[in-house]
Amino acid sequence: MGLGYIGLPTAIIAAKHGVQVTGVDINPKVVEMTNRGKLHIIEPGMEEMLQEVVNSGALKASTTPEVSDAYFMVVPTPFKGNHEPDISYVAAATRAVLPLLKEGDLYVIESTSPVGTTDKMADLIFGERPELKGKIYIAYCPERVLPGNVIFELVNNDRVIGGMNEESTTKAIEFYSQFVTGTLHRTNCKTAEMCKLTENSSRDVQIAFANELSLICDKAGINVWELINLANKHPRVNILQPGCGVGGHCIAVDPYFITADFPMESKIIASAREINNYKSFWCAEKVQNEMLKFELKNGRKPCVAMMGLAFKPNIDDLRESPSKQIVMKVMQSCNNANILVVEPNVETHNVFKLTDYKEAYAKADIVVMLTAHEPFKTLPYDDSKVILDFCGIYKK
Ligand code: SAJ
Repeated sequence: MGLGYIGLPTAIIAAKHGVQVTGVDINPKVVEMTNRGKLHIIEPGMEEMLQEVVNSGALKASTTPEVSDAYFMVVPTPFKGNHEPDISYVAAATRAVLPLLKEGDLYVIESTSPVGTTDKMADLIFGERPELKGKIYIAYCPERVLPGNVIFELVNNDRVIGGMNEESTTKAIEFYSQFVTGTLHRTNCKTAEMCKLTENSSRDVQIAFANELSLICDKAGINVWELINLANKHPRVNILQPGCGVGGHCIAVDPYFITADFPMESKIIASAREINNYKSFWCAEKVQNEMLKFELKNGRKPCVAMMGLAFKPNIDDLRESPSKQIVMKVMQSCNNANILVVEPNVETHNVFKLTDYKEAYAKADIVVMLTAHEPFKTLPYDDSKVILDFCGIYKK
């Protein structure tokens, strides 16, 4: 249920390993594309695999679920309003399969979910189908793949599998062991739910630490890149890299699933979110200040190159990207004048007119490094320009 960034690759890999899969999505366009062997998401190497499993008949897509032996909820869990998690898609997907469930079936939630969601969905199922109590298997099994490396990680990563009871955990482990070669770790469903939120919150907190250091170092006149490199020479210190904020669909979202339910206890997790969000505003303001300084000094507006729109290096995924937000904020502040936008991994964009990275670098008075794409590292440091290096291209 759900043919998105995780559901579709999971369906493809399972089908490739001999499972007969019906991929269900409410979007008819996604279903139509999938059945034609066209990938609607961005993931290297995945389209070839999709064509293979569609041609062999192992995977077919549909807008409605069919009677099966195992059902997987892989739908989004966005926010509603004040960063409150919205599990209505999981509930809707569950309601859609409810009439099809029969004795012996396996029901698994993979969607990132607040603690207690699996129990809530079990209540929903048994409320409508009380005769199935004790007769079906229910488990929570989060994914933890890195976008861009999904084919490898879906198979090789360890997974945490938490059943409502021991039998459910065993049944889910049996299923996943058909295509996962990583270790499948047993637990209960609440721990498995919290484990997914913990993993991404942990990374968010660690990045926030690096971002906080970058703000301190900027004020203190210390090179943060050198500082972190030196501190990491300690055998038990491993600080991540600062950047222009945290983007993507996971790390900037999942911590709120903890803070919404445990507001009194989740102090560090909440602060990390604030710091990482603030870092993007801070970067945009830095750019605007440098533009003003340039104009006062030179009596003309500067040409500014904004380098990178993707949410992290060497990918073409612009979803929830802090770089993109910074570019938009800077452009709005100066009526789009003299701003060259660069994203070497994307050919065209419906909002931004894109410029080649070498051309933009050569023309610009102010160069703003937003995403640490590999090609940017080949550009020589030109100290006749103002260079704002937010992502450590030059480590200056
Ligand atoms: N970032 C930094 N500094 C760093 C590392 C990352 O600023 O040192 C930024 C990136 O630029 C990006 C953001 O953090 O904007 C997130 O990037 P990422 O590579 O850390 O993670 P994602 O969002 O691509 O994938 C994460 C992964 N989770 C963890 O590493 C704990 C992945 O394993 C999860 O499956 C995925 O979230 C998910 O779907 O939950």
